[in-house]
Amino acid sequence: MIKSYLTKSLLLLLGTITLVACQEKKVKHSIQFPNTDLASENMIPKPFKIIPTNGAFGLDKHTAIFTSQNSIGFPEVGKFLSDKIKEKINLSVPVNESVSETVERIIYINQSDNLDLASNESYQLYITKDSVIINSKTAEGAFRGIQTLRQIIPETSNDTLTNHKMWLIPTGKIWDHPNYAYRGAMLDVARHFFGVEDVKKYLDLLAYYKINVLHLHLSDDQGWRIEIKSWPKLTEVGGKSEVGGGEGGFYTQDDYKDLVSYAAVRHITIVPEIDMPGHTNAASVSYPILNGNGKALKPYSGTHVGFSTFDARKDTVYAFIDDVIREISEMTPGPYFHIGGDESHVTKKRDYILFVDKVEKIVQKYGKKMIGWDEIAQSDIDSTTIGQHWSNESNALSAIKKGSKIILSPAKKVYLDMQYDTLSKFGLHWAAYIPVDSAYQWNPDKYLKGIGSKDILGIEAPLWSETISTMEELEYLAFPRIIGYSELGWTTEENRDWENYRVRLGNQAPFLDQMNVKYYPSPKIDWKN
Ligand code: TNX
Repeated sequence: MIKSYLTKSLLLLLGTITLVACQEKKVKHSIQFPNTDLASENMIPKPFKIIPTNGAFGLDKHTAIFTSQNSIGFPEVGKFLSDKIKEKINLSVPVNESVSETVERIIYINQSDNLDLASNESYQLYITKDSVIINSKTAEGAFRGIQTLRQIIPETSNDTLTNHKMWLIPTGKIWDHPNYAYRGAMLDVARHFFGVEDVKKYLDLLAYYKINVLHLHLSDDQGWRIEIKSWPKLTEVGGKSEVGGGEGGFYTQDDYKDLVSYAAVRHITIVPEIDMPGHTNAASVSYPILNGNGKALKPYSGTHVGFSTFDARKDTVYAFIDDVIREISEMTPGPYFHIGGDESHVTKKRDYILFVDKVEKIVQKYGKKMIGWDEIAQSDIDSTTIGQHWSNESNALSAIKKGSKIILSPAKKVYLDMQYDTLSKFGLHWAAYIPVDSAYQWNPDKYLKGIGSKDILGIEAPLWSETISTMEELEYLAFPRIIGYSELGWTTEENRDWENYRVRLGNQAPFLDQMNVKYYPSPKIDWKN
């Protein structure tokens, strides 16, 4: 069976190539392609290795996409590429259609077991005059590869080489793989709620830059944002508040599943976070039995932190948490569940330690790996649990001593809610002002003394939403800094350089404009408009 599939796709490819070769003869004489340089294209994140061959592949109405047809997810990657080409340059490129006489050049997305393709996200991109071939072990790698291809398709066509429009893609070879397996963004939908369409737009943008995790901060003092069928008041009551007194909002379970599958098409993992035992006012307003500090409860629309806690000594609290983790885990195919754990200032230390231990077991019972903010390292965490470093170095070190890996989110460097400078319209500055250059110029492998690449799972850029409530405001804080974080997560240190990056960043303007992204036009960048 597998053999016949292989034979079939091989025959299809050979047939196509022969056809392409024959037809190429016809056009070869007539077209004189200009010289190109693949290495100076505006790819972000910068690929591992680029070898230019200075010719051009002419993308036009005679181009077709083919994929390995019986490898999971490959035809979908071909379809995604075709859709994005249509959106970018309004050209329709067929996918896996039987070869017609008009096809002259192909883009082939090929499943390959080549040993050079070390990780699932590795890919090779071979561009010649006649074909573009993307090799990868998995659909995930192919998906990362087509983002690179999207980035080197020019916005404008060359209309002088032939009597129709042709978009010239520089020829050459690219070998690429990520430096870190985990490259995340976090969105706080609790302080202000962001609806499904907003999150989808963010996912579209993250995917283009090869970010592979979206962490959703689904609960906090100001609001509970995910429907839990066994505890309906969480959204009936806790979903109705937000910072500043607005109406809040929440995802139904269908909404959440919709987001999870939209992310999956983009090979992005959703990491759900329920923040506890602190940051739990909205949950305790919904069910006062959960409350652990005896104060009268009412909905909270301010921005202070650290005043709320669950009662870590009550069985009901763990029965509640079991239900919440079970329902969310059942809808979450990704391997992680984030329990928050930050700033539990009114939880007694011994209660906090007990709480994290117990909740870790619940997370594991539902087949997930636990992630928590760096404070969780005060507990006796398991080596499979992951600490997310945001402020306290000694917590990060103790997590590592317990065998855990770390996600780096140092507030001074990657908090997207930090203002760019004193003139920034939104954001806070308690950790730092983070202009676009300072966001880019640091090395995650050397950021914390005693913590090196083997301890680091990856980096993540959190966007807290105390000061923002619309997509436009979100985009102002996230863009362009998140683009730099994508390069810090993917590209090795040897290939990172601010002066080179800032040129490539300036050249993202046409893409951002086309996507209608209201990015902050930092004066440190020469935006190409
Ligand atoms: C700290 S970072 C927090 C959040 C705030 C953020 C504002 C972290 C784990 N806790 O609750 O929203 O600062 O920048």
